[in-house]
Amino acid sequence: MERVAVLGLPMDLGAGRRGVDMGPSALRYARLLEELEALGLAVEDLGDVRVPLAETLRKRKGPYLEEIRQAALELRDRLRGLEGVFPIVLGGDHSLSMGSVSGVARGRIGVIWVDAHADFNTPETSPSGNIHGMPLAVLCGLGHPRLTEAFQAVDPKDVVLIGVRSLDPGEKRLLKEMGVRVYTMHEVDRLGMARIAEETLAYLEGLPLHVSLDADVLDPALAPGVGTPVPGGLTYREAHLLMEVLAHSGRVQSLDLVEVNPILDEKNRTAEMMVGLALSLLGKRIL
Ligand code: Z70
Ligand code: MN
Ligand code: MN
Ligand code: MN
Repeated sequence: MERVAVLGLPMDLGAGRRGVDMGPSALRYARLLEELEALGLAVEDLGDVRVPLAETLRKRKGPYLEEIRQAALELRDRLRGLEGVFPIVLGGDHSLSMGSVSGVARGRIGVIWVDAHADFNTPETSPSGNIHGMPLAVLCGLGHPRLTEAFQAVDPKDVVLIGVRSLDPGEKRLLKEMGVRVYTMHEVDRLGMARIAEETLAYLEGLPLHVSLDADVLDPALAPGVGTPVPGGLTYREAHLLMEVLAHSGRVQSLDLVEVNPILDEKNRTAEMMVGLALSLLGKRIL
């Protein structure tokens, strides 16, 4: 029986607004563990990584780089200690993925970043200064040295972005310079998700895969519980199809579920969507 380990990081220090620190609770409340067990998986909840509450840091203004670095390092080390299990990391803002990707990489790894944004800013290009707009750049070796020295973990050529529809001018330039493969919503509409999923698997051929799933990739009508809703997102069917095709490859070894904001949600719908997608990625099928 396949083993799954669930690990939360209730952090919102990297985001522009409060609330994603409650994401891990919302995802557990949406019955993530029970539903995984119903699939026949052996599931263990490893609890949460400790992270300072934003209120305890109020004396200073953000961007809380050191606190985020420390929490992501702790996540990295917890994941490095796991063997023979499929980790699901519950966020929390997307800056945690610096730690999750570094923690699951055992050598070369393909990263599939499913997000309305590219999270490819550096302190120089970021209009907001928010760290959750930077983690994919850090993983590719770009950005604040305090972060890149700790978390540089992937070759930009081993990264695929899917669902992108909001880019800042500087990160557009960086994505092109670094040769990251990007399927924007334009490509989702033109090519269809089935082809994008197959192309992604072929492009990352031979590599173990990590999926980093940002709730804001979904259309805000489906998933209103996010800090930065961007119109024109993935449908229920596109998102599930992507997960199902990736699951079928048998190559995905780890998953992040990030940026769920229960404060902005309606009756926990966004967390429920994310749990459904996790189940599809872990092998749930219609028939
Ligand atoms: C913008 C920035 C962002 C969410 C990433 C957006 C960042 N590019 N927001 N994920 N939810 O501020 O860097
Ligand atoms: Mn993101
Ligand atoms: Mn996003
Ligand atoms: Mn956000």
